[in-house]
Amino acid sequence: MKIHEVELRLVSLPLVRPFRTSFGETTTKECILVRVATDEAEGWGECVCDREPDFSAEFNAGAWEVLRTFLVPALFRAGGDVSAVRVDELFASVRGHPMAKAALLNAVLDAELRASGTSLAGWLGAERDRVACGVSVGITPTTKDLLAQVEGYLSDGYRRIKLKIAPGVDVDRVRVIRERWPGILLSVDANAAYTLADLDVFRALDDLDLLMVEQPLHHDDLVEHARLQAAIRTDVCLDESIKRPADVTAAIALGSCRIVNIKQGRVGGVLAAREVHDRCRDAGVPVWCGGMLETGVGRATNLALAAMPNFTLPGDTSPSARYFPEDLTEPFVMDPDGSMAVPGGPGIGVTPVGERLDAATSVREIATANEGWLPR
Ligand code: OSB
Ligand code: MG
Repeated sequence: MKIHEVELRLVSLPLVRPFRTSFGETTTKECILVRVATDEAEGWGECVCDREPDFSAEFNAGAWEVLRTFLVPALFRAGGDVSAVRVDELFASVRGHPMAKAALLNAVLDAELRASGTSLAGWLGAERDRVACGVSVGITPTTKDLLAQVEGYLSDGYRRIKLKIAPGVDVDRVRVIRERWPGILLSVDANAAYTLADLDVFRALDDLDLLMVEQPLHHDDLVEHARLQAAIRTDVCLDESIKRPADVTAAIALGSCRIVNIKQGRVGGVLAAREVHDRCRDAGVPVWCGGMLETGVGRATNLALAAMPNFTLPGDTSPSARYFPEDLTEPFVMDPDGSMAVPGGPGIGVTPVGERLDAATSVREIATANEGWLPR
């Protein structure tokens, strides 16, 4: 398979409602989409970082630069005749930037699988054709708003509710939700907003029968999480701290968590995500599929992963309507039982709709194997 063209697009999609976390608020999803064209098929990848380096060190303008200056040229220097496995090796010489790498690697893999008529889910050894959906509920202005949102999501059928928390908007609110719905699967995500000095908060959360507390401490930490996990009953889940497969091995050895959130983009793409999945499976650690408010392109990739055997907990794989008035692909729809179909077509199984993609695009650059980056 010979890659002859790579296209980068910066796209923006308004969200149906603002999404607030401990690190900030988003009202518009903005991300880079990558398209690779080969002699046999096209492939798509979505970069999961955002405008600002707030969730991770990566951000859109930086990822664009890394893709434009280092990753795409590395691919063409290798002759463009590369498989996804080879791309992973090629990228090893660029340190860091897993999200930028993931976007291009996933696009190459998508093209490869489309060319051979294989679905990503099938290629990954997925065992289900539907996955259970959870929803990540942003921090709301008031507890009343939170009750209303959770009520709406439960009536939609979601099988797990995750509440974003931050200092000052935590135990009291989570308790209100737990008392109103004693039986639901409920978890919280702090996005690294606390320190070990906040042990009282986590001891109080221990009484609320939570499925897990996600990334309570520093975004790069494993050791303090191990101390916290030893001090509380609730399972700690790591998100931000796991940036490559070796991190999960260290986390398990240290006892930093008992559950892992896998975001393929955060760990460098589908191949690394599969490796994280396998390491967790071998250690008996359950995983679930996280999300980064992806458009249909990234969502399709996530759903294929979420269908793998050790993804035993409902993920943040919500349907398109939870995020966007109109997605870039045909919308992903959740059934009233809270499940969603895993795409079964070749590759990721979906393609952005031309006119919607063009309407959402603000910047576009194309490189060809022969001429490099074309004038904009
Ligand atoms: O921490 O899981 C997170 C969204 C953006 C950045 C980080 C996170 C999230 C979510 C939403 O929780 C997940 C989703 O529905 O895509
Ligand atoms: Mg998280």
